[in-house]
Amino acid sequence: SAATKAPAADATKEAKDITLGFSQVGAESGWRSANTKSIQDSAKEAGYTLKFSDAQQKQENQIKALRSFIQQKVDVISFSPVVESGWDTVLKEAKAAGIPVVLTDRAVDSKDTSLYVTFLGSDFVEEGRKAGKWLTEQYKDASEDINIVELQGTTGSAPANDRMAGFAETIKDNPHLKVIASQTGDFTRAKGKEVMQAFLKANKDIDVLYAHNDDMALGAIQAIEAAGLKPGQDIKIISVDAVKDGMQAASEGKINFIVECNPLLGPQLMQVVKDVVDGKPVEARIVTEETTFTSEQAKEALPSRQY
Ligand code: GZL
Repeated sequence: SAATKAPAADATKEAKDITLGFSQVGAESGWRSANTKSIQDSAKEAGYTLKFSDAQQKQENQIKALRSFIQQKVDVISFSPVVESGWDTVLKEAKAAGIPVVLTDRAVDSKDTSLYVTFLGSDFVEEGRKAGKWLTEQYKDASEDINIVELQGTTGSAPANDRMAGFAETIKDNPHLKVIASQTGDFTRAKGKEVMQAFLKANKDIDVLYAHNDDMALGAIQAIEAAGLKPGQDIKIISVDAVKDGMQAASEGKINFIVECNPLLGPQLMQVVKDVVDGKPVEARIVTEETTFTSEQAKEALPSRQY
């Protein structure tokens, strides 16, 4: 009988032979630290070689890191783009080098979706909508204007653009809800405190703060208390992330509503990397599961939080 052909060499690659190049935004917030830990722990668990770079929130550092991964001929490149624009050139270089790219956490605005395999991360517009819906519900019977100040995330980043858009989309249904000031706090506590101090100086009657992440909300709480006001009471606070420190403040009633943004993307990322290396099909968009917490719910959930 005709000799049976040996099965084609197994297209899959051993985990120990997989090298992943990851370019991280920086270390700007509690969320980011939890995200980094999840990626590093999961890569170790999967047995991959991880080349990890911290860009200190600078796009040029991320582009340098991606170019270095291309030079090193890693199997897969993954990164969380600090801002949405300016990636096409380096992504085209990765494509020309035949190295697949997986986006995590934040998106890019490249029109050519062949430049990356998938985007694994939260729906930030939906997070903004959740924040706006809660506020609209809280003030559905308001008969006077409700003055809102907004601490935006990093200028040009997907979470800042989308959380702003989602929030604005939902509060427009209530004409009394007015954003009287909106400025970036760059996702950090220090900047959040500084900008909140300026808001307090310029506006004598602030009813609500909408912060695009917990770290800025926590910085703002310091400024609110320094001004002799009670966070969560004199000024209602809505935040996003649900990291431990944010949930602690919520359980104390200093933050009234938190929209969770799940940083634990490591396990899903490592599975995507394996599927990509094995030539298996991967969903073009993988949305992370996440929920919301009132102060009461935060108190209950705090003991079991992983980050
Ligand atoms: C959201 C992430 C944001 C967090 C911030 O997925 O990109 O960046 O909300 C972090 O805490 O700095």
